[in-house]
Amino acid sequence: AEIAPGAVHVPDWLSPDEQARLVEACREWSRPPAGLRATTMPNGSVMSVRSVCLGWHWTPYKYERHTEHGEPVKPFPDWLGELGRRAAGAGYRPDIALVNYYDAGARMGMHRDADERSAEPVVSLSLGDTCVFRFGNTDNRGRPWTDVELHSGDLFVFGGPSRLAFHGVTRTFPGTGPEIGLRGGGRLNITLRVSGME
Ligand code: MD3
Ligand code: FE
Repeated sequence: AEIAPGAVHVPDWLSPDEQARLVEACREWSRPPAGLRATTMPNGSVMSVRSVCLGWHWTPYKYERHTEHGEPVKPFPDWLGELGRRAAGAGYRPDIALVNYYDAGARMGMHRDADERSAEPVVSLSLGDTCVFRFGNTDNRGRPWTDVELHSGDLFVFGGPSRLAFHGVTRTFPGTGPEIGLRGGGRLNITLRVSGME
């Protein structure tokens, strides 16, 4: 379903097996060094979402090859690029994966993803607990917006005019995820992006 121009939601895109394999991969990627951590914003606030990056490390508001602790960023694996091409088309060449982990209380405020130097789409894959994803407009973080439930296995592709829309996650529903090995529950979101660097 196209919820806005360029924003396509495909419920149940990943099989249960594929979801379980991605959860296992996220567990490996979460290990230090350059593992899962909360991002501190320039105003000193700490994000409730914890994340890990592959390919390029995001820290507000830029991408680098090393973390803020000088650790080399984990590589972006070829198989993840293949998955991205299945989602967004044969010419898609993502080189960044950003994995977000939401525990029961985690939220993501309204923001836009403008640090990539490319207009290529962002591919989003959801795993575990259901969440409310808020898709806003391209002008400001306020209304109008559309709230959409994202379930485990769902694909979202954000391209064209939607690429720079404001968006966020207002809540998750603890305990709603399927049995895919996400021990302790919660929600994972994997976004694939094109850095436009090098
Ligand atoms: C629309 N993640 O990592 S995924 C993010 O569920 C982020 O963790 C949320 O927003 C999450 O930046 C939402 C949906 C999403 C991701 C990237 C987008 C929507 C987007 C980039 C541009 C437009
Ligand atoms: Fe985002």
